[in-house]
Amino acid sequence: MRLFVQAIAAGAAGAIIGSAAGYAAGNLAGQQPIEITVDLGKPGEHVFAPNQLKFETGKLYKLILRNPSNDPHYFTSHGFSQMVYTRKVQVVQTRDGKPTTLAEFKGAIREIEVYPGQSAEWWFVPVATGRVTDLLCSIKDKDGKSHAELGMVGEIVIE
Ligand SMILES: [Cu+2]
Repeated sequence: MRLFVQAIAAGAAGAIIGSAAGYAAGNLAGQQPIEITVDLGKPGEHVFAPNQLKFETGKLYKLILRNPSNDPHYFTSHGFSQMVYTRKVQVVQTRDGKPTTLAEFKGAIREIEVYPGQSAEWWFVPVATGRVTDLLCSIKDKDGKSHAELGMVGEIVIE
């Protein structure tokens, strides 16, 4: 009887270990990334395009922040930065027709500034769900108004 109980206990423990391994998704930051591009500004217009972004927890994203305008712009969202695990931010430049990585930044990222004609890639995995409306660019225009006041704001949803 005693041996029988031990066998069941061992079997149950084995089943728990087995199912835990079945649920572990492994290194989430090592997946193939889902690419999403956001334009920071358009020539003569201070906007995010698109200005509504949607992500899912557990997936790796490569968010390409591209600035096709003539002004520098920020991608700032404190709320968003609290809901993601950043794998890296990298700066890539095309040299002799080939994309060349100039720099990689690791660790928590709060905001990114992209200069006219340049781009940056934010690689992250969302780890919490929520909706934030604090995406903005705080750079001030010549008239003293911030780009956010001129409409450079946006919304981010993580499901
Ligand atoms: Cu701006």
